[in-house]
Amino acid sequence: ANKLGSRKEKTLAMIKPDATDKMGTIIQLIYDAGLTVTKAKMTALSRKEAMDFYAEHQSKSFFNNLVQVVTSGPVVAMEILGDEAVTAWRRLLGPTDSSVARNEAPDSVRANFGTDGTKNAGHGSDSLASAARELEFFFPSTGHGPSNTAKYSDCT
Ligand code: RTP
Ligand code: MG
Repeated sequence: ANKLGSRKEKTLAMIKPDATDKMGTIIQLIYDAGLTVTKAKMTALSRKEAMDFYAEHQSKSFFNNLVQVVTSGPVVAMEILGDEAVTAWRRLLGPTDSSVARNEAPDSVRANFGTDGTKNAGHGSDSLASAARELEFFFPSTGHGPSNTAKYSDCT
């Protein structure tokens, strides 16, 4: 807990290529939910990078389609900070399948901006352990440039 007594988490949010044209709306949804964007990067993933990022799904039937979707254009990766950020961001995303999302969570990101079960607008880490791995993937602590540790150290 920080000095205010709240327990904040960090998670990795990724806006997939099919929804980058809605990045403004999606980022607004994040802030409206009381979460904060503490890092952001727009970047294109190579096929190898996409396969590494989704390594846990390599044996799934949808893997090739998933890699295709996520390399079809740039993505926006963000570190999201807030109370129960892992769960909160996945709640904003809605169910994995965009059609299911339209039925069960009509206000969600996937309901509004996703197309189907794989082309579904966004990604969210599924646990704190996944978040740590995925944040390091997009924002390596060994990278060059400002380390981004000073500004938020009081909040985390
Ligand atoms: P994500 O990892 O992207 O936040 O989504 P998730 O936890 O809700 O879903 P997961 O099971 O981890 O699957 C990762 C991504 O693979 C694609 N997918 N396609 N049956 C299908 O066609 C299918 N199932 C999953 C989606 O792009 C999903 O977000
Ligand atoms: Mg997942």
